[in-house]
Amino acid sequence: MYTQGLDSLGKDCLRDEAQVGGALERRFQAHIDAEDKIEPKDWMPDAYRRTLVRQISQHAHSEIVGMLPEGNWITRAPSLLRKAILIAKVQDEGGHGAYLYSATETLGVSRDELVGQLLEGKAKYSSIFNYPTPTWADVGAIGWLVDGAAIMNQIPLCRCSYGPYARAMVRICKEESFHQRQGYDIMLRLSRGTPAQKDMAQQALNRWWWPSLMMFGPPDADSKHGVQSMRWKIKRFTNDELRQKFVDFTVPQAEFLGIRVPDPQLSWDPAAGHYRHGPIDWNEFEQVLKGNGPCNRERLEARRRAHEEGRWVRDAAVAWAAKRAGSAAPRAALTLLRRNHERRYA
Ligand code: FAQ
Repeated sequence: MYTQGLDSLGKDCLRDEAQVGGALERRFQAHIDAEDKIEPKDWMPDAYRRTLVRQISQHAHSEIVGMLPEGNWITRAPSLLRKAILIAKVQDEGGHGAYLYSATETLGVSRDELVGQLLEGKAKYSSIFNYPTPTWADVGAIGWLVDGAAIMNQIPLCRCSYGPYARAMVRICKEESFHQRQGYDIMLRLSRGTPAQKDMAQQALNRWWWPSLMMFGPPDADSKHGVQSMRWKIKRFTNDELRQKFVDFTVPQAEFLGIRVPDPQLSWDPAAGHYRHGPIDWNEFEQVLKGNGPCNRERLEARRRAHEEGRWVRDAAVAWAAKRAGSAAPRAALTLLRRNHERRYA
């Protein structure tokens, strides 16, 4: 059931300070508790809107920046089939970014503004994409572990209280599932290959294991948004709960591959029915978030360059749209396009 009944209240009600935190907010929370979806035109507390813009835009940026570590391997994939699969996967990630920017736009923020924040280095994106991919096995490890962690985190987001985000996640999760399998397939081939290939798989697991656990965010005690986001049913599980699910799910997969999780303290706790892992280096996580990870600068430079190099495509799209609309704008837009083109190829 959707909360269209709130439509009539609209955004203007925010001006009524007496209402905020009072009846409106109670009614809003009651809808959430009843598992209704909140839609763009519904009344929502400002903090709910801000939290969604923050989370969804960070998620969108992650998908876009996340194209880079694997994109690096498209020209070097070991066969034509692997190349075609990798191109499709990287293209899917770009599509995920596009749906998520659209979902954020329903909250009143333009995509241009969000992309600007990313390019200026003001916006966060997932820590995981600041690590390098030195071998083909890293492509396998990303699919297996990073997409695996993404699925664990994102399946519950299909039940997020905000309708446009929840609906975008349905298709994204289906595609991530294909990505995870292609990554595991690469790892399986390598781990059943020559000793050198098996070692390559092991080294990639060593590089990606701990950063994958960090993807789920800080421990619950340090998660500043966690409690409120759970109350608003944006998040359905805490960071630590999802991290634990990921560990329980993934360790047997590593065993099947015959490679070792790089954690000497990893053990099975039969009473709890969970694997217990060793301490995570949260200092490393903080450093990556501050921009000091191994590839932070490289990733932002690559995005800025791509944005500049794609300017003529955006100009062309604007010129074409103006021409089709039959307005007076096309000549000006075409002149701009020609000028940019000349500058670029001068
Ligand atoms: N990296 O209070 P919490 C993918 C920040 S998509 C960087 O716990 P929250 C697909 C957090 O933003 C991967 N920053 O925050 C793919 C906050 O900072 P702020 C992305 C992080 O939001 C695969 C502060 O720490 N997925 O992989 C990280 O309640 C392969 C405090 O944290 C999503 O974005 C981090 N890992 O929970 C693409 C899923 N963790 O904003 C290509 C949606 C935390 O106050 C190839 N997002 N921070 O300055 C979420 O589920 C949540 O936002 C969490 C964090 C769980 C990530």
